[in-house]
Parts: sequence; structure tokens; C-alpha cells
Amino acid sequence: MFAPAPALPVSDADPFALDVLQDPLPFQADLRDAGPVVYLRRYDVFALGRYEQVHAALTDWQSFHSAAGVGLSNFRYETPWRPPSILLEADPPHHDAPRAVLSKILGPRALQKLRASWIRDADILVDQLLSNTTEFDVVTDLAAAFPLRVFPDAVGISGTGRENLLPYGDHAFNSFGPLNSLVEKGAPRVAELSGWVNEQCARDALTGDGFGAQIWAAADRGDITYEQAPLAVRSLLTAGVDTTVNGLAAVLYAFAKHPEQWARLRENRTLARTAFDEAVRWESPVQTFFRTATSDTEIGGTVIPDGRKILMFLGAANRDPRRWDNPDVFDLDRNPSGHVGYGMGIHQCVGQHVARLESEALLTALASRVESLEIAGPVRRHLNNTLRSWESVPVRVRLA
Ligand code: OW7
Repeated sequence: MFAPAPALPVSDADPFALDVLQDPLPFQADLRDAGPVVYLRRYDVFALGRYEQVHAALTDWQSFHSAAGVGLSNFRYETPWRPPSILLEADPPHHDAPRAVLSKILGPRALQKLRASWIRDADILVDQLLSNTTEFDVVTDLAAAFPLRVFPDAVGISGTGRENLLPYGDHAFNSFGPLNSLVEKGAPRVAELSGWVNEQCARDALTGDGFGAQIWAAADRGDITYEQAPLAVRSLLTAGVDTTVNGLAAVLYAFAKHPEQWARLRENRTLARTAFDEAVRWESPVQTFFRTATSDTEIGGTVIPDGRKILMFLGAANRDPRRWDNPDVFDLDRNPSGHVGYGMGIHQCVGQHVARLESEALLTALASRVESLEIAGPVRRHLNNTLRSWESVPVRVRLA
């Protein structure tokens, strides 16, 4: 059993308790103030809440690796619930070929081909919605509806079953946390959902022109192996839906809460891109990831013993007052670059350009039609061990 050094702050708090997930900000402030590293007795892990240490851990993959899993479960000792991701749960050199393939397929240049049609799709979705009503739910009617309309098509999912994507992602992100009630609630459907997702990754299940087909073409070229191709497609389906849904919900919620910022966006539409990054900083849709020490490694004055897990609070780092002025304020005048909402270093979100394009299309469509928006009813969170997520954000809009 590990005996904490006297200088190391110890906490009995549970960051995955439902009341903490409901409102994580007080816990995160306590964590940052307790010290650069805090031992969480309940899970026997070392927690980082300050920007400096979270950034340092993210950018030091040699000392803090991913192949033992980026959740609480330590793959040195435990069997993962599914074959590990060849991107997220891998280290160099194995990580690098699949990463290079996806970087190209999801990069800014490649996405130019999708841009016009996604802007058109966003216009159609927003027109349809606003022709029916000026009161709606930004979570279901926009933040979920838009990615589910464009992203599966872009990957090349052909058949039925898109409704499986969000529940599958919800369970995958819960699975990075402890085996609590959120994981148990997802367990009955794991086999069915995994079965469907895995079927979609096969070459003959995918359309001829999407991201999925391009991954298989990379295997034909020998850039990745044929064994890696379906797992790379699986990464898109796991990481590409719930993340963007919650990122879009975050930016729409931020604007509903900050009418003066919506007015600024209406004056200057080029702020749409900054707005999304500021919302990713402010809400941090992905709240936490773990790493595992590859040897006894010092960080923030504490030695993390070989093989032990560190828990990085991306959301806490993104609101660390040691790094950000007025961190709790959503502010389009701020430069949010350097936030760790997409991670940092070699694993930094490979799909971030896809997410930014989705948000640019949706915000631009809305900004040209909506003069102002306000919260119109009770805002409800959806609890997840890793995601800062929403059940419902009802709004009322005034049309331009
Ligand atoms: C994967 C934003 C996290 C993820 C999350 C879940 C799964 C995967 C990636 O990125 O399967 O590669």
C-alpha cells in the first residue's frame, strides 16, 4: 500500500460522485487550491487540477503514457471492456501511423470539401426549426441534431442504427471512470451497441467516399495495417459524436447565458470560431483523462511511482485562475488558445477541425436568423463520468 508523503495533500472527495458531476466547479477549485498534486484516497490515484501540471503531464508522453488506458482502469492489471483504441490508448511508435492517417483525413485541407455542404445542411436545419417555433431545446434540436445529420454521412455509415451512436459514446466515456452507477446503467446494452458499432467499421459496410473508406484506402497503401483499419473507424464513431454534441451544446448554452456575447457575434461573424474554442475552454466537454507513470516520475514536487495512475482535470486547468483572467467568464475578447479542452501534445484531438467546422456552420446559420436568445425553462444536465453533458437547455429566440 502506498504511504503518502507528509507534504502531499490527501483528499477523500469523489470526483465521480453524482453530486460532484452535477456541479464540478467547487470540487475543482478545492483541488487546485490544495496543491499541484493531490492524492485521491478513494481511487488511489494522483490528481492534477492546475493548468501548469495538467499541461506538463499531457505533453510528457514518455513519462505519462496512454497504453495502460486513459481511464481509471489500469491495463497492466485489468482487461479493458473492449479492444483498446489504437489512437487514444496507444503510445509511440504504434500510435503514430494511425494518427498520421487520421490527421490527414480529418485535416483542414481535406475538410474544405465538406464545408459548403455542411453550411447548407446547417441552414436547412435551422430554417426548418425556426419555421415551426421560436421555443426549442438547443440540445436535442440543434446540438444533437446537426452532428447526427452530417457526421455519420461523412464517415460513410450506410444503414440504419444511427440512434446507437450517442448511447455507445455515452457508455465509452462513462467507462473511463470508476465502476459506478453510470457504468452499471450502460452495461445491459454494451454487447448490442458494440456489435452494431463494430459492424459499421467493416469495409463493405461503409460508403465509397467517406472518412471510413479513406481509412481503408490508407490500409491498401500500407500506411496502416488491415487489422488497424476497423479500429481507426471505431475511433471516429466513439470520439466523434458525443464530444461534438456536447461542445455545440456548450457554445449554445454559453450564448443563451451571455446575450451581450451573442450581440458581438452578430456584429462580427468571424468570431464564430473563437466562440467555439472559448466554449470548449469554458465548459470542457471532456473533463478528465488519466495517464500512467512509466517509471518513478516527479511532477509538482511529488514522485508518482511507476505504474500508478494520474488523473488530469482538463476542466479545472481550463478555469485555473493561475493561468486565466476571470476564468469563469465566457468572453469572446479572450484568446482561448492554449486551453487543454482538446488535450495537448501528441494525442491532442485529431478531430478538432471537424468539430470547429460543425460549430462554424451551425453558429453562422443561427447568427443570420436569430436576433437574441434566452433560457426559457429549467436547464438539465446529463451526468457522465467524463463528459460535461446536457439533457436539456430550453431557449426562446427572437428572430432577426
Ligand atoms: C477512441 C476525446 C477522446 C476518444 C474518446 C473515446 C474513444 C476514442 C477516442 O477521444 O476510440 O479512439
